[in-house]
Amino acid sequence: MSKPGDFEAVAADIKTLLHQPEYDDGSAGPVLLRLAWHSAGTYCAETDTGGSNGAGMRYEAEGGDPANAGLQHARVFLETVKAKHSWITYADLWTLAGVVAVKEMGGPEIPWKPGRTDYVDDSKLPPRGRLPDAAQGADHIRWIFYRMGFTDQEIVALSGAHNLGRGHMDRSGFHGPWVPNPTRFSNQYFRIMLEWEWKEKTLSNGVKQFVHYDEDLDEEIMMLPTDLALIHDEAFAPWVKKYAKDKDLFYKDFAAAFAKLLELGISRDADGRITNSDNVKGGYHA
Ligand code: DDH
Repeated sequence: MSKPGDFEAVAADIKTLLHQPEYDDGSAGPVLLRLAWHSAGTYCAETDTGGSNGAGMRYEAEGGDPANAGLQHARVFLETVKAKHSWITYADLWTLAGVVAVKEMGGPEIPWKPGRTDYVDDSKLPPRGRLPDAAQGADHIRWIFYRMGFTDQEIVALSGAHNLGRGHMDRSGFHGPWVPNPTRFSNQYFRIMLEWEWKEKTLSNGVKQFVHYDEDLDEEIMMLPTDLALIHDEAFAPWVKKYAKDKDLFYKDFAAAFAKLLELGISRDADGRITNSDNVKGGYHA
């Protein structure tokens, strides 16, 4: 048990946990990042509902959303950390884990602030269907991300997270990694999206994705319909090209957009304390 408020100690234990030789490509990092994103990506600015505060995914209403299939692996990985640092809220732990995972996999430092609570306000629970559907196109992507208050540039930057991890047929129905080295954060996703040829493929479960066979690896690399929609849209495409050329710009913009994502629905005072009155019950405050 660490001293309450010692987030460095929590981060150190998350780092240790990332190495998982028996799991996927040997790292828990990608699924931890996806947990952080899905915990926050339910936010709706107009109604001020959803978002990372409350860690609603612990409950069936949100955790059982088919869009969250597979994220129980991430939550189970983090149970060992929670057991050791029981003072941390799940909402802080899940978001911090995403930030630590990105950094440890070679990505940028993402500003992160604590103070989220595990108190669930039923009136703030997001309905299902708030997370993106990979079979759709640019209009759908905008509909989802504009709801949270993101711009076209931020949407493309955030999409660069698909440089990590893979699709699993038993989770989303999609299959395979986006890049040959899916546990190393980089801008390769943008580069190969532009440079390689992508062929549509229907998987045995009827799901359609785009693939490129990589001869050196003897492996098929994939893109979701929503990924390739980024290069067929005139406002998204220039950002894909910029990020493909300029890794530093991508890192800077990804860090800013991801930090914004994790703060959606959270108001803070000058000292960084969360002030939304209905969100502060039962939370831990640094
Ligand atoms: Fe994603 N994502 N994502 N994604 N995502 C999947 C996996 C991962 C979409 C669909 C899928 C973001 C945006 C989108 C990560 C991070 C982020 C899978 C495969 C699908 C499907 C899941 C599975 O089968 O296990 C769609 C659609 C969008 C969209 O923008 C339109 C964003 C914004 C992020 C982020 O982190 C900022 C990560 C990481 C993974 C890999 C997970 C794993 O287990 O590996």
